[in-house]
Amino acid sequence: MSELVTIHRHLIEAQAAHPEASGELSSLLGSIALAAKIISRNVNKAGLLNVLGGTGDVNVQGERVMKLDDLANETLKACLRYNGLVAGIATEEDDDIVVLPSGPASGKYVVFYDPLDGSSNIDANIPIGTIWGIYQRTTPAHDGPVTAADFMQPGSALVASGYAIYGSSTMFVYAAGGVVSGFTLDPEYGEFILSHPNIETPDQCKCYSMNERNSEDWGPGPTALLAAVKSTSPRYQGSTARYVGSLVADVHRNLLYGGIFVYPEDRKSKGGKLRLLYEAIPLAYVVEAAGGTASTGRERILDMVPTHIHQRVPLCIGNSAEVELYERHSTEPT
Ligand code: AHM
Ligand code: MG
Repeated sequence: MSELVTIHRHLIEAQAAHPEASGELSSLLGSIALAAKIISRNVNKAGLLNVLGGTGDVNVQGERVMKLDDLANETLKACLRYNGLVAGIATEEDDDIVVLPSGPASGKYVVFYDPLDGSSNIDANIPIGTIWGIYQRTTPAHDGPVTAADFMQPGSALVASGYAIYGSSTMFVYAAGGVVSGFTLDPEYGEFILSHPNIETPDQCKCYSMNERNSEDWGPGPTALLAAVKSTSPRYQGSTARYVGSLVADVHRNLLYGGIFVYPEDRKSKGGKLRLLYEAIPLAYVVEAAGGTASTGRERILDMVPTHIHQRVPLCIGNSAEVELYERHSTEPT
C-alpha cells in the first residue's frame, strides 16, 4: 500500500521538497484535479445524462458549442471560484476574461483553459481532454481586479500547466519545476494515482500527426517535414501516421511514444487553428519539460507573449529534431 501515491500525497511530497512553498499551488492543482474527476464522470456518462450534442450556441471562435463544453467550463469555474487563490480565468468558451470574486484575500493566480479540447469528437466517444495553465497575476492586487494584461505573459513564466485526458482511462498530467508527472484515475477509489512519474519523451519519431488533407495548402515547413517522415531515412523506419483530431490525445500519445504533431497555417486557418494561450502554451510547457520542443516554425511557443486571449498560432510540437527541421524550412525564403 505504501507504493500507492495519490495525487494528494504527491503534491504534499513535492511541496515538502520546497520549504519556501506556501502550499497554495498544491491546493490550486488539487482544485483542477477535482474538476477533472467531475468532468471525467460526466464524459463517461454523457450518453446517459442527455449531455451529448450541441447547445445551439456558437462560441467566440465561431465553433458550435457542445453541451459538454459548457458543463466542463462550469465545472472548472465552480472548482476554482471559491478557493481564494484565483483572481481570474480565461477560457476557450468565454469571449472575455472572467474576474472571480476575490474573497477575503485576492487570489494571486490566473488560470486559463480549454475545458474540453477535441469536442467535435464527443458524440463519437473519441478521447477528449482539458488543457490548462497557471500564471501569477502581474498587476498588483491592490490595483483592483485582474485584467487581460495578467494573461499576456510568455509561456516561460508559467507556474504549472497540464492536461486531463478522458480516454480508455482518465489521466491527469502536469508539469511544474521542469518535472512532468502523470496520474491515472482509479474509478474504484475515485483518486488519481501516480502511474507515470518523471515522464521523458523518447527521442524517436514513432508517430507523425497532421491533418494531411490540408497539405496542398501548406508552406515549406510542414511540406518538408511530411516528406521527411515518409522518407526511407533510418530515423523514420517503423514510424507511423496517427491523428486523432483531439490535440490533447495526439500530443499525449506522442509524448509517451515519441513523435511530432503539426497544425500549420492553411487556407481555412490563416495564422493557424490552435489557440496560443490555452492550447499551445500549456502543452509546450509540458512537452519541453519532458525533453521535446514546440514552435510556430518561426518562434519558440514559450517565448511568445499573447496579444489576445483567443490568439491562434501554427503549431509544431514534439521531438526536437523534427521541430528543428520544420523551423529550418519554415524560415526559408520563398
Ligand atoms: P476544439 O478546441 O474546438 O476542440 O478544436 C481544436 C481541435 C484540436 O483538438 C485538434 O487538434 C484540431 O482541432 C483538429 O482539427 P481538424 O479537424 O481541422 O484536423
Ligand atoms: Mg481545443
